[in-house]
Amino acid sequence: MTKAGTVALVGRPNAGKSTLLNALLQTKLAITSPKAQTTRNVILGVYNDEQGQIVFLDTPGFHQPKDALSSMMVKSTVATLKEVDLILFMLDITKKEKAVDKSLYELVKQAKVPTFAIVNKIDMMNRNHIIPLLEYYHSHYAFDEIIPLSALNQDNLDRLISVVMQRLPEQPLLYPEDQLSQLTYQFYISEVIREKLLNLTNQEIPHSSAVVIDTLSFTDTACNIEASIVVEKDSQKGIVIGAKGALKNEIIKQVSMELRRQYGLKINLSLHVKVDKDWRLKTSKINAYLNPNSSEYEQ
Ligand SMILES: Nc1nc2c(ncn2[C@@H]2O[C@H](COP(=O)(O)OP(=O)(O)OP(=O)(O)O)[C@@H](O)[C@H]2O)c(=O)[nH]1
Ligand SMILES: [Mg+2]
Repeated sequence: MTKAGTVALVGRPNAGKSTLLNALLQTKLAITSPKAQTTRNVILGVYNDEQGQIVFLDTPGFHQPKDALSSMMVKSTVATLKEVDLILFMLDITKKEKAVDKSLYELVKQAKVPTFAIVNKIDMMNRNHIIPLLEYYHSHYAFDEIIPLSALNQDNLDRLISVVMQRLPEQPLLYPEDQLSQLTYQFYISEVIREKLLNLTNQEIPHSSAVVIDTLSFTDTACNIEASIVVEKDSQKGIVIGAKGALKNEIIKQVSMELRRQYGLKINLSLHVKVDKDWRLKTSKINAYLNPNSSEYEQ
């Protein structure tokens, strides 16, 4: 019988959860950025090897919610904890422990499933400093395993896979072996646009923006996309467009380059910037912008 199970990746914003998901699956499924609260939806990635299948669920970073958007994100992380066979609690070794880590740990314990601490970003720290930090986590928490690794450098990922496999139940595969994720083209493309926006802007813009795909069509040679970046204020619209459209054009350039490489198609992207005042405070807007439920195109 094969091993199979679901595994949640949780932790504070910016710990490196999405970077780890992509590294484990050797493909880009989730966007990543140095800005906190990059991931807004739970993202599924299916790992297969000769021993079995691990269904990873990358979650929005756990934090103290400040508005309807962030409380929805945190809710989806907490809900994920209740439906998995194992939890990977990701810690950034370069960051001091915070009260929010303890709150998340309490929630994780309630799930009553094996929990591993993933101590990430060890590439940033001298070996002599790593050991005492691992010992600290060992003595202050009851993790079933503590695994130091670097998601960015793909260091020690084999060990992570093998200890996760050991703890999963023996059961039939949960997903067909050729299914990597559940991403639609609409969702993935909107995320790639948001990623470039996050990397090119600062302060309140990353948190105030959403991306919606207005139209999407494919031909044998091209992918045609009309998309809108939604911001909260007129002043933000000006920043996202940039002087003579410079920032908007840079986003178009970077997105087109990446999607062309990935899909092997010419990318025709037209991008609009719209203002929807205080959308982050309105549940109906958040649902519309975060869950484009069109499954017309499955990736
Ligand atoms: N040096 C170093 N940087 C890393 C490592 N893993 C991730 N990062 C960087 O940390 C930042 C955050 O990474 P993400 O993967 O987006 O973090 P996340 O936990 O998914 O963040 P949220 O989606 O906001 O919860 C990015 O700039 C990554 O390149 C690592 O092992 N070493
Ligand atoms: Mg993320």
